[in-house]
Amino acid sequence: MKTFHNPHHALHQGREEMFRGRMVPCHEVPARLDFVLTELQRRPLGELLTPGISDAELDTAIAGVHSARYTAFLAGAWDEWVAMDPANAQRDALPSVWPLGNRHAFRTDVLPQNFTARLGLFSFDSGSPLMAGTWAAARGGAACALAAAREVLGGARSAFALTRPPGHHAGPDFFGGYCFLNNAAIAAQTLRDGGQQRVAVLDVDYHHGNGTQTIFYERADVLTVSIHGDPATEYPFFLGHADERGAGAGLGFNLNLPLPRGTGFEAWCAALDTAIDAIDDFNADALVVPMGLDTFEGDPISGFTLKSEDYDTVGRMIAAAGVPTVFVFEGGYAVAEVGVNAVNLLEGFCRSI
Ligand code: SP5
Ligand code: ZN
Repeated sequence: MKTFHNPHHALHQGREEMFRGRMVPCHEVPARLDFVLTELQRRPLGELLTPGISDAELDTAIAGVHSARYTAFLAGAWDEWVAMDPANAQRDALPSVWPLGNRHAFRTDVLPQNFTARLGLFSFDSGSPLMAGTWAAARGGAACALAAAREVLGGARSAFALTRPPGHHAGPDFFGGYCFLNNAAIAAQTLRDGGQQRVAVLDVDYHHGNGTQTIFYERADVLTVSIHGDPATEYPFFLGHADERGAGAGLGFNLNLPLPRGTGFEAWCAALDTAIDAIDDFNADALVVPMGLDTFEGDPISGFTLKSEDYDTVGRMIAAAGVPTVFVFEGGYAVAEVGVNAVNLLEGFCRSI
């Protein structure tokens, strides 16, 4: 399996996120990716590459899942933040006011001139700092997703997009949950554009993949499946319930498998079996796996209890689905263990194909 890693990832390096009324150090740190790279060098699965993607190709791929006004906002956000106050150059940008879009209490169709207002319009939490290098880092990650999807389109059994910031919480026109561009959605759309008729997304991150669900919610050509902590108690709280099954043409093409905080590997595996059955029934031509390792027992912000050796089994079960697969790195905040856990999963997959 080839790995496409993002050489620009460390340009995104948030300092603090808002948590319960105070600022705490960011969990989503550059060392996460470095630990995975180091483990891949220790236990190689194939070539380690950086994506060879032109700016124009990347713009087209990003435009396949994100709105033009959102990407224009992201591209200029840092300069606008600093233009508000030169002292802002020393601080990360965080939103503090939101328009409650889907309750229509506020207008979301009129683009505010005020940058703070636009920061809120295009986001859903105050835990995802944006800084000078965020746009370049996020673009580098999207390029990894695009390159990995092309590798599978070219006939490879699998490929791995190793990037941060993660992507599965980012929607058509919003960031949040440490995510800015939805790398997994970009991979899925690239597979569709490359001729794969039915693409499945199997999100195994601890947190519901709300961005990916939203992007594909009304479509029958991309099945989205997510196994995650029950949003009744777990982030992102406002999406991810079992009764969200898709809408319009997409009705029946979204499957949420929420599990209570504290769930262990046996019950988690039963959910994975259900997910893989759904992917079988869908008759997927290609699979994208937003691969969060925050289901790990030692994760500081999550609540499942998977052990390092369990990830080998997860990889083998995903391989048994028998579908060409793009893995996309997502969460996982037990930083020192995230490399071992990621490579355990990928090695389990490779060993059983
Ligand atoms: C990609 C991904 O896994 N995003 C997860 C985003 C979760 N953000 C909210 C987490 C809040 C937890 N803060 C805990 C601080 C404990 N000191
Ligand atoms: Zn997560």
